Amino acid sequence: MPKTVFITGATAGFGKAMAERYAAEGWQLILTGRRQERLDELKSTLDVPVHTICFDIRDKAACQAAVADLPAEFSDIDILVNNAGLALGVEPAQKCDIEEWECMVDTNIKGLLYITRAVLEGMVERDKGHIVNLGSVAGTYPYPGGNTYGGTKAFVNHFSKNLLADLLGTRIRVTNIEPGMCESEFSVVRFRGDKSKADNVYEGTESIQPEDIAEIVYWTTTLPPHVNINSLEVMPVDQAFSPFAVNRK
Ligand code: NDP
Ligand code: 8X3
Repeated sequence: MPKTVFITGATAGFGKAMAERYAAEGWQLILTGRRQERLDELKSTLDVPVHTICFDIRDKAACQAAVADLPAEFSDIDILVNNAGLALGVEPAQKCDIEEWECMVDTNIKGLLYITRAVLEGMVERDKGHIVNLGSVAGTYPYPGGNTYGGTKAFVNHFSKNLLADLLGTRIRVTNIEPGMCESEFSVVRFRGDKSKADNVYEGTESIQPEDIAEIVYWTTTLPPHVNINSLEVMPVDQAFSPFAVNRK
């Protein structure tokens, strides 16, 4: 029986690269996202059993059904990768659109919670499993325009550690991956479809690629079962920290 990995947000970026990475090792996949054609296209390129589920992760009932209605051969989930997420905008807080803030909270926090809660019970019953969350450096280090996105990722970073506290005594692992600048559709989404603004983010630097994140996630989940990577922060060599900003009169 092949091992099963459930990856949310597999239609692009990290999720797609992770699907390809696990498939290359013969894992069977549950892949989700809102774009059915992308899920179909990806499935057609993979040489392992793949179950696709097209739904919006902000929809609690759809999240619960996605897990409850899994075909029997996919229902024993070994790894859940909570990857679906997004940032919207880089404006200062006082200029932000409240609906975009709600969208980030509903996707990055509430969607992750719906899926985690639905999958966790089975993992605890089987006393086996690994939950990998996609947090971010934005959840640890503030920056101008990070506001609610950073807040949602701070939630993910901290929720991951709290899960570990609750799961002590089980054989379930929890890992929070906290990337910095990575090239994917992330910035196109953040700049609401403006490709040239998105390209500027990566211009002249060597960003981390989705395949790099896939490799890291794969590594954390294939270590010996008594080893848990709690959190892993990763940035490109071309990214670092700045001094505190000071307003001078
Ligand atoms: P992409 O934009 O390339 O991919 C995001 C994925 O999330 C897509 O598959 C998208 O699928 C899915 N998604 C977004 N909203 C929803 C929704 N409402 N319902 C279901 N699926 C949804 O971004 P990345 O691959 O870069 O990002 C993946 C994760 O990593 C995110 O959580 C992001 O915050 C995090 N991250 C990214 C970094 C970066 O610099 N790229 C750095 C640190 C963390 P679809 O649109 O088909 O629904
Ligand atoms: C994405 C990384 O620095 O763009 O989480 O917020 S950053």
